[in-house]
Amino acid sequence: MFDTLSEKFSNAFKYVQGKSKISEENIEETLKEVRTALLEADVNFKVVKEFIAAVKEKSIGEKVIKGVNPGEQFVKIMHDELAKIMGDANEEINLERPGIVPILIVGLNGQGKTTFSGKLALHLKSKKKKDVLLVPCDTFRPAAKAQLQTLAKQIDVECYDSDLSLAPKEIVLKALEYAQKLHKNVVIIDTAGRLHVDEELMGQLKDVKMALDSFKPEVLMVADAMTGQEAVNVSKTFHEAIGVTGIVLSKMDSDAKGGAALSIRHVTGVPIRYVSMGEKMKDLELFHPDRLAKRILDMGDVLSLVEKAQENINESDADSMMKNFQKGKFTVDDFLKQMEMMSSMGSMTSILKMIPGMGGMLRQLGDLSPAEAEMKKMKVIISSMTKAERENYKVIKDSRLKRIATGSGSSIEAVNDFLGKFKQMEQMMGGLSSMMRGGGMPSFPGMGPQKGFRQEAGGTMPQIPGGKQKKKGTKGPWGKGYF
Ligand SMILES: Nc1nc2c(ncn2[C@@H]2O[C@H](COP(=O)(O)OP(=O)(O)OP(=O)(O)O)[C@@H](O)[C@H]2O)c(=O)[nH]1
Ligand SMILES: [Mg+2]
Repeated sequence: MFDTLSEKFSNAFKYVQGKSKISEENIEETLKEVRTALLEADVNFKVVKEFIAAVKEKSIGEKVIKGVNPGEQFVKIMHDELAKIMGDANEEINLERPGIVPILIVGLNGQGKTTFSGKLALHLKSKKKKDVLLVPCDTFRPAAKAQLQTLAKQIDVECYDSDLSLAPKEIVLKALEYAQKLHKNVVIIDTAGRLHVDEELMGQLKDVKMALDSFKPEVLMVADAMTGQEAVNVSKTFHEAIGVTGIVLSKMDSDAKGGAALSIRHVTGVPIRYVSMGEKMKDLELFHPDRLAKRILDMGDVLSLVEKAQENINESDADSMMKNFQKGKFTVDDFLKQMEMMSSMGSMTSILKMIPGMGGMLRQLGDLSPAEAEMKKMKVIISSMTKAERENYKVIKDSRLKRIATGSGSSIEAVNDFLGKFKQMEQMMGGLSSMMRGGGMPSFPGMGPQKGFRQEAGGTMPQIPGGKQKKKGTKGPWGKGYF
């Protein structure tokens, strides 16, 4: 997310790093580069202007705090201002009021309205314990009803059987009546999109909103983050025409540049409430401006990482792994579980980026997909091993080797290669475990004397072998192919 912007910011900060104090002269170059980076990321020019002025004012007036270098201080100012233009704290819609809350989902064609309707229903059902009714109200593209019904089935939420021959405002009134009878808490209404803002669509949406007026509907507008300033302009038009209570940025998993996220709140005054991050129903996050600012500035996002881990990690698996670890034991099954936990949390890059300081490191490492492909291969090999073999890989010799190779469609060398790497991991985990029990520093296989590394971009990086190296570097300490 916003990789180019992060990289340019990190380059811009080099002018203030190592200075004894922030002055007008030494931030001039930095601010120039920050401005260019923001404009290139398609951030609204007025927002850029105000942002730069605010950062400049805060930086120059800033006293150097003892123990904090001006570079760090500058990044902190950038963080606070970035968070501020995006809205500071997360504001989720208020569902704790009495009666049914209708949520109208609006936006242009193909922005992700129907997908988001399903995601929101799942979120409100599982996290907020609400009884939700999904209502298809797209009379423009009738296939949209079937699309919503399919999603509803997937997440086990009721979908209203709308009569699409009626006008949208009549559909919603009937649906609300039905929902009241069943004592539903929330009604999510998926509306039709259009290629461009047009009068007919706006008229229809106004009618629907008016019909729902006594229920005080929430109106969430879905905007594709990839479309940058276009998303900002369309949101403004929708807001002026029908009154929007929240914005949802969709497709944030794609290589959106950041323009929409950084400008919409400031330009429209409407808060961004959710970000849609993929095609799966659980790919929805609350929009936290402060956390996003941290991610953009490579400060990591430990809170989101912990939440992700809590959502995805199976406690009993984690428990049994910990028990083994405390005993200094590490089995192939433990390794498999670790890999599965990691992939259930997202791509390797997306997880590592949430760790403070990793952003710069990842830029040096480049593409991690070879390491992910390697992980997939390992999983296939492990799936061809018996339970006894996973408990104790040392029994794997001749005929077992052949069987695993055939079963996994790989060569005997590939299986041997995996076992060799696993042996190294086992030693390393054993070392870590004894260190945790007070046994001193572990000796990592093949690692040689320990070297420190600086966390910021440009420091000496620990290698993640298997990842394609962008810059010339030494081979990783853990041998080729080890992730
Ligand atoms: N990568 C990614 N794809 C998404 C996301 N949200 C939606 N999509 C995809 O975008 C396409 C359009 O999504 P829909 O939910 O049908 O969009 P819509 O706004 O309802 O479209 P109309 O009903 O035709 O106006 C589908 O292929 C979705 O799978 C997202 O957050 N990330
Ligand atoms: Mg749709």
